[in-house]
Order: sequence, then C-alpha cells, then structure tokens
Amino acid sequence: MTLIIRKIAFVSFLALILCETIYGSAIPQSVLEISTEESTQSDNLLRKLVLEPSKEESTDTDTTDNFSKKLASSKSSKSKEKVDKKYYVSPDKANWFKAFLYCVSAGLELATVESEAETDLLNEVLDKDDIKEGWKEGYWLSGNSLAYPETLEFYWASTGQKIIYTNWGKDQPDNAGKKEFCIGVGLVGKKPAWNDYAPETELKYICQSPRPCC
Ligand SMILES: [Ca+2]
Repeated sequence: MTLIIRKIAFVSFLALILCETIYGSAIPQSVLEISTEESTQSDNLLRKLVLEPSKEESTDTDTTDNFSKKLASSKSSKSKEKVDKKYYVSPDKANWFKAFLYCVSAGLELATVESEAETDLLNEVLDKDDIKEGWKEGYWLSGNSLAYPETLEFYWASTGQKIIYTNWGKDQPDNAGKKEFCIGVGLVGKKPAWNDYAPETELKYICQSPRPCC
C-alpha cells in the first residue's frame, strides 16, 4: 500500500514538472497579456488625464480671448456713450417758468444736456422738428442762473446739478440787458448752440423723460 502511494506521488511530481516545463511560461504570459492590456488601458487613461487639462487650458485661453474681445467690444461701445433718455418738443411757445411747469405737469422734466452724446440726440430731435434759423426760434432748456444772478453760475433746474458741460453759441452767454438768466438752444451758425435769454422770452421748449427715482 505504501509502495502504491509512493508511486502515485512520484507520478504526480513528474506530471507537475512536465506541466511546468510545457505550460510554465504560458500561464504567466497570459497574466502578462492581461497586465499589458490593463497597462495599455491605464496609459490611455493617463494620456486622457494629461490631455484633459491641456484641453481645459486651451479652453481657458479661448475664454480669456473671448473675455478680452468682450472687453474690447465693451470699450468700443462705451466710446460712444449711450444716452438713456428721450427728448420731447413742445407744440407751442411759453416763457421759461411756464415751460418748466408744463414739462412737470406732463410727468416730464425741462431738458438737461450734459454731454456731447446728449447734444447729438437733441440735435436729431431739433432737426426732426425742422428748427429754424435765429435765436428767436430757440427752445428752452432747464439751465439757468436765477439762483445766482450776481455771479451768473448756471445750474440745471431739473436736477439741481451745476452745469459743467456747455455748448454755448458764439459770444454767449452775454447776459444782454443784464436780464438773461435762462438757457435755450437755437440755430445761429452751422449747428444748434446755447444762448442765455431773458426768462420772459416766448420759446418752444424741450422736455425729457424723468430720471429713475432713488
Ligand atoms: Ca444771450
């Protein structure tokens, strides 16, 4: 019995040796193949991970470029100032005080003109109204020096702001007769410009949309 067991053990040993000799490298090779495959997949994943940040960087660059373009676009649109108001021309003439009241009673304000862009807008409106030549054909604005008749400091009655931007006509303001305290715009020259008038003068007038409250 013992001899039989020894023979079986010997045969098994020989079989194992034979198996290792024949297949010994095949089994590890298959593992290697899987490993290689996994390694290839890992490499691909790594490449992907490495590529993705590059892609993001590229996207970021694009975004930065787009942002720069937006800024440039914003600057170029800002260079031409947007005027966020509307001007309305009166159908009739009135003195300065009545013109002020008429605009307010219509839910509007007697006009201010505080920039070149607003002058351009006003000129379009005056052109549509077929403005006539001569100071007597002028239109009231809300600028005046009624509060400071001695120093002739001009303020916009509709906003209370001191007048900084101006568009005076030639030789104006002249305070002719020492009674011209209110500003109107008229066409004497190539383009409409400002003149100081006596407030009792009868002129058409310009109202503007009111400023947003608070
Ligand atoms: Ca004048």
